[in-house]
Amino acid sequence: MHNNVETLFANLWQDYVAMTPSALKVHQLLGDGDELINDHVAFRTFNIDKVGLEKLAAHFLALGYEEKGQYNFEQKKLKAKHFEHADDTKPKVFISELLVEEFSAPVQAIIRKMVDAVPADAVNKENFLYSGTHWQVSSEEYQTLLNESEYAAWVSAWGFRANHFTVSLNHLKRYTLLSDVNDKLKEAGFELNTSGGEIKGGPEVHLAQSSTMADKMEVRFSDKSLVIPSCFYEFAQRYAMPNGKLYTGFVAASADKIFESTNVGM
Ligand code: OOG
Ligand code: NI
Repeated sequence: MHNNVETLFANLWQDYVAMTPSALKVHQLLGDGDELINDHVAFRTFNIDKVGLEKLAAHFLALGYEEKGQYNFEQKKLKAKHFEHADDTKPKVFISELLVEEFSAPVQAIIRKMVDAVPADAVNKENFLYSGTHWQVSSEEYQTLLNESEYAAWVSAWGFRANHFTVSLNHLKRYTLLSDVNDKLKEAGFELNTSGGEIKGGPEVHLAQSSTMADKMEVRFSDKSLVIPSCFYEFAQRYAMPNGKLYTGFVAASADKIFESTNVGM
């Protein structure tokens, strides 16, 4: 476990930009040298005890984070929770887990084989949240997972690491509107996730979100290499609730579409 929030996020960021070369370009484009504040960082895993959501969450709970919200994604067969730190300048954390038992026997077998290969003490290690894969999968196994769950296939290829960082529009100096950020990104040649519209949510649900489509990177499977989606960048604008306080939760209907930012597209 880490003993310092800043070091943990610095290490997560370093790993994330190595997997997501466009993140630095986005950073440059929107920040132009200014520091960017992250609204949240997200992680993916399987609901098998050894590596379940709670095992990832433990790293954040140990640093003073608290569980704040729960979300269900029936169609994608996922559950998620979000965590917040008392210091609200620290990024929120969104952790989801795939409901493995709801998939076919072949898919379950591949996932169990992957999780079996994770050393028992790996989840408690300081670097666990950016330790990547602990297993070998073939390109055929990747394809078998992909046919039933893009999410399962993504975790098989990338393992444990930040799936995305999220620029907080509320803290962005140069832009105040998510639509302006989206236009700027498109002008610069970035592909946005259009599932459910470019902007998911809005003032009515106190949260507006958009995201790039994930970068494509080469991954070495046990038999051959494939170029597949890695990680993406998200943009979030939060609005005040009727009580005047900024909404700090997530919106399941929007999150459902954000997951698709790692879809294997054209
Ligand atoms: C998480 C998708 C949901 C959000 O901000 O709603 C999400 C994922 O893709 O792993 O990040
Ligand atoms: Ni997100």
